[in-house]
Formats: sequence, C-alpha cells, structure tokens
Amino acid sequence: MFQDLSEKLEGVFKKLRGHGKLTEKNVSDALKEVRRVLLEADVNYKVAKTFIAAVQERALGQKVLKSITPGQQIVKIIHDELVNLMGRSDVPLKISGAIPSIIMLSGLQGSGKTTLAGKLGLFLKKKGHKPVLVAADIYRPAAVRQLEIVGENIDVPVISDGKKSAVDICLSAVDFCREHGHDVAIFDTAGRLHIDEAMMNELLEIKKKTNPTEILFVADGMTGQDAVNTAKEFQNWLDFDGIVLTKMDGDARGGAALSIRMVTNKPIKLISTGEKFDALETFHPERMASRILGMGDVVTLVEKAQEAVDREQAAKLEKKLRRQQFTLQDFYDQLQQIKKMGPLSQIVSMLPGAQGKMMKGLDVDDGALVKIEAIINSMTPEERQRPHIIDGSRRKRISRGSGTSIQDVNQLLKQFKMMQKMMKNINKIGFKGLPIGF
Ligand SMILES: Nc1nc2c(ncn2[C@@H]2O[C@H](COP(=O)(O)OP(=O)(O)O)[C@@H](O)[C@H]2O)c(=O)[nH]1
Ligand SMILES: [Mg+2]
Repeated sequence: MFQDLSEKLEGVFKKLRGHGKLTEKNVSDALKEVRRVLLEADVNYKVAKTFIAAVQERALGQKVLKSITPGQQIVKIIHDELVNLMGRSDVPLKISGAIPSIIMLSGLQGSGKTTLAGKLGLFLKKKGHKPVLVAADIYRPAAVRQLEIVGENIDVPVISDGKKSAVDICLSAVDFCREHGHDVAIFDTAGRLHIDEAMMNELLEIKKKTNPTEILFVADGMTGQDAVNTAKEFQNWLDFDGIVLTKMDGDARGGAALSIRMVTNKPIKLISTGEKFDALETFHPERMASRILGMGDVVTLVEKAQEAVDREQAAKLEKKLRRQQFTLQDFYDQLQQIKKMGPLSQIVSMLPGAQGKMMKGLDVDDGALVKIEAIINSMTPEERQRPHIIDGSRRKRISRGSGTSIQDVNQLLKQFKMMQKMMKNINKIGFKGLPIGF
C-alpha cells in the first residue's frame, strides 16, 4: 500500500535529517519536494497546497528549528497533518436499532460494491448480525448472478427479482427482513462508468423511500483525483455518510486516500484490502499516516524527544557543567526532562561512557526518582544551589518534610556528589558525543 509514495517521502526525510541544523530554506525546499511527491501520487492540488501550508506554518516555528532534532520534528508534524487530512479519529459504521438497519452502497461500476457487499455481510455476520444482500443492480443479469454467488460464498441470503424495479426490490427486501428477523439489509446498487442523471435519480429514490441508516460511497483506492471528483458529485446528489476505499492491497498511489476526506468532508470508514471476503479493515487515520510515512515507533520516539530540552537550555547546562556549577536544582530540572523521556535506566544506559564502573553506586531506578524529587522539593533554593550547607539539622528537616528517612537524604547527597564527580570525568572526555542535557 502506497509503496511508491512512502519511498519518495522517505527520500525527502533522509535529506532533511542529514542537516544537523535546519534553516528556513532547508525546510521550504523539503516541503516543496513533499508537495511534488503528493502531486505525483495524484493528491488533489488544493489539498496538497493546504496541507503544505499547514505543515510549513508549524515547521517554521522557532521551537522546531531550535530543537535538537528538527528533522524528526518536521516528520512528526507531517505525520500529524496527514492524520488531520484523513480525519483525526475513527468513525465506525452505523447500525441503528431499526429493523432492519440499511446499508446502501453507491459508486461507479467496478469500484468494488458487489465485493464489498459480501465483505460487509461476512463482517456483520461475525458480529452476530443476520444480514441480507439486496440485488438492486438490475440492469445487468450478470450483476445479480454475481451477488448471488457472493451470498452463497458467505452463506447470507440474497434478495433479487428480475421483474421488479431497483426501488421495489429494496422495499420488498425491507419487508423480508421484518418477516424473517434479519436486522441488516445491504443494498448493492447499480453503477455506471460515468455519473448520469438516471442513475443518480434511482439512487435518490431508493434513499427517499427506504431511509438508509448508512449510505456508503465506494471508491477505487487505486485511482487518485478521479475518485475524488466522483465522490464530490455523489455527495452533491446523494449526500452519503461515509466512504469505503477499495483495492488498497494493490499499488494504490495515495491520491484518493489523502484527498477524499478533505474534499467531501465525509469520513473514510473502511478499507478493502483484497478480493477475499475477509479483506476488510476499519480505517484508522493515525495508522494510515504512519503506514504512509513508513514509521512505526518513530512517532512515539519523536514525541518523547519533543519534550526534551532545547538547544539553548542544553548549552546553558553545558556551560554550568564546565564551570562545575552544576547544582541540585539543575539536577532536579534535568530529572524532570529525563523523566518525560521514559524509564531512567534505559536512558542512562544509552549515554556514552555511562556504562561500567562510572555508573556503579548510581542507582537510577524510577522508584528512587520519586524519592529524589520529594527530597529536593523539601529543600530551600539556597540548599539546592549550595548542597554543602546541608548539615545534620537541615537533613532532619528535609527528611521530615519529604516523608523520607535521613538515610535517604544522606544517600541522595552522596549520589549527587558522585554525579558531580562523574560530570568532571565527562568534562575530561568532552561533551561532543553526549546527547541532550548531559
Ligand atoms: N485487489 C482487489 N480487488 C478488488 C477489491 N474489491 C473489489 N475488487 C475487484 O474489483 C473488480 C470490481 O469489483 P465489483 O465488486 O464487481 O465492483 P462493482 O462494479 O462496484 O460491483 C472485481 O474484479 C473485484 O474482484 C479489493 O479490495 N482488492
Ligand atoms: Mg456490482
């Protein structure tokens, strides 16, 4: 799915990450490339333009450019905006209390309606519903036969009648459901190769007479803007409730998936990912964005890094460390930053030079962190700046105030001394290889 699009975007990001520091020009150039890639994937021109403008505005923010990982931050912004583009949250299929709930499928010929009818039938059956399929595509005998075969395959009844109009078949299917205790009717309607008035009027009449719970527009995901233009016309005529993208298993270019939501303002609810009847998935914008960007954990990682100290803060700290002015207050601030990034032991173990003997005696489990915080919280600002003034009676006060033992306070002060020592050692090695804040 979207392999071509993913590969091209990855190429742009690689270049972006290659720059240690980013300038506004780097960002603009990269976004121009992203726009070109989107257009090549047949994303609607206006959608691409709006998308790039949104990313650009956020990416050029001072915070991003000054952060330690500007390239990654921008990828994260692009990810977020892709999610926005595709709909932010999942919108489930509606099944009402009505008997029956009606799901009406609409779309051009070949978009995948009949196949989808079978998939939905199976999907609902597995959920404990009793669906029927309704052959409302009456103009081609082969179409009725196709649906009947689908019904046999998934063992769901098919309502058809060669002599009735599409509307009448739908109405009699509703009666059938009520009589036989079927709670969902799936209407497989006729499509044309192009939109025409007769087809639209027929769909409108079915809509008016049966009042469907859910009208789905079925779009071929392999196409791009074509699908979007058709969707818009269907929306104007019929005002559907949701979109299903089919054939997402092939080399879908991405254009339809990325544009259709914004152009129609209707949610993508399901995606169809194969010819087999179980190849149906709920659409998750978030996961789709990650898939397009070919990133799994990167998003969470970047989110963590986002919380971390920015360059300026890191530089300030470095200066302090060099002058050996590192205080308990700094220690505390650093702990806050680090805490945001995850388990302490994991982060500390990633520090160059942090392995082996240097770390001995420096206990960094997260439970200890809570205690450390409490203890430092109970210190006065002066004590935090000049820990050597913390004598016996101060230690007693701090332990009482923080609900810890005097031993705990002693241990922290000892650890802090060790930490200062460690910092001196690191000072000798140099800061170059050290990540943020250390
Ligand atoms: N690969 C793939 N093919 C599909 C998918 N959905 C439908 N098709 C194929 O697309 C063609 C048209 O599907 P059909 O359901 O008859 O479309 P309809 O004219 O809208 O009813 C058929 O050959 C299907 O097998 C899908 O999700 N993936
Ligand atoms: Mg069909």
